[in-house]
Amino acid sequence: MAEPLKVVVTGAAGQIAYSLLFSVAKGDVFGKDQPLELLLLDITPMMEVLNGVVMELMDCAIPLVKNIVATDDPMVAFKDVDAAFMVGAMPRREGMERKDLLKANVKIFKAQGQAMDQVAKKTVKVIVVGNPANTNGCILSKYAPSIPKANFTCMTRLDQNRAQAQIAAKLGVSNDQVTNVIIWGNHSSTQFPDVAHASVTIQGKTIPVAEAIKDDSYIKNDFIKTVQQRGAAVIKARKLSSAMSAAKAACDHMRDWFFGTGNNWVSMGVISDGSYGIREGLMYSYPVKIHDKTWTIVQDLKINDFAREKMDATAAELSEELDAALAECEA
Ligand code: NAX
Repeated sequence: MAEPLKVVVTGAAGQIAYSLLFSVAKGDVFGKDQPLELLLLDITPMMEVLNGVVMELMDCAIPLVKNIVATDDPMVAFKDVDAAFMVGAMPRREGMERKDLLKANVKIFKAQGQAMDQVAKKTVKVIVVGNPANTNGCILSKYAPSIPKANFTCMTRLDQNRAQAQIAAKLGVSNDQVTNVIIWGNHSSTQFPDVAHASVTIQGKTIPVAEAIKDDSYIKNDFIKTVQQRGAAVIKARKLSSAMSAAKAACDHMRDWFFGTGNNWVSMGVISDGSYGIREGLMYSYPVKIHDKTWTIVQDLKINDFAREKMDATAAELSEELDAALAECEA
């Protein structure tokens, strides 16, 4: 059997981690033959809760799990890790200003980046889930300069899955019959869910989604709004934010990074190289293909005026957020 892969989950006592850890532990992400060492990080006041999570993980009696470490010390949690799910973040509390939230998260991701820089494997693959995910990802990478920038990503897969599921439901097909839906930009309500390049397979024939739906107004209005507002709709109904679906999406993202995407695309927040005219250095969600554990941005897609405007609007929001975060780093 292979050596155990070291996987860290931060925010490990929280609700997303509760679903995520079970899926990772039973081999949904790294394979059914890959033994694992799980490193669980949370803050000191959550150690008792985290201990309960450890007890439950033990009680699952999953053969792949060779060791579990629960800690409040990033230097312990990130030691030699191969994969990192960065779920923990400061939540927005009532009355908290946006800039206070940003400030708190800059502090968290700066400290965690510095720890990662010192002790994680240089090949570590990182997905940031904790919000504001894109900007937290930039800060993490900035403070871990010895690890390649391409190893830092953030999650927009939940948005992609939401978009794919909306289209599948609209057309009455199964989710896997809809491919290449794109999320551009920020994991926020300015994101641009785009089906202009997506396909659907109906009765063995693959056609553009736009051709199957035949309703431009739905695609430009209700569809986009539903996906952008889906997180808020779940909170309104459940009185809690998305957790099961967020955990599933984080697993999809990391599994595809390890095992590849074949000919399809998936959406990931990655550090922009300027592709599609987006400011370099922003963590922007693009369509990517993954081969040999390496992602590349899908190039040369035709961008019409409608799409351009939406892509620029979400980039502008990210730009403002990153500038504020960088100013906070200097402070
Ligand atoms: P919970 O509040 O249930 O759990 C968060 C956990 O993180 C808590 O146990 C907390 O103690 C811990 N934490 C806080 N600061 C930490 C630090 N410095 N180091 C380690 N752990 C720390 O939130 P949950 O519902 O699990 O959501 C986690 C994060 O995911 C939130 O920031 C949330 O906004 C974000 N989301 C991101 C999504 C995405 O698509 N990118 C979708 C789902 C989710 O809303």
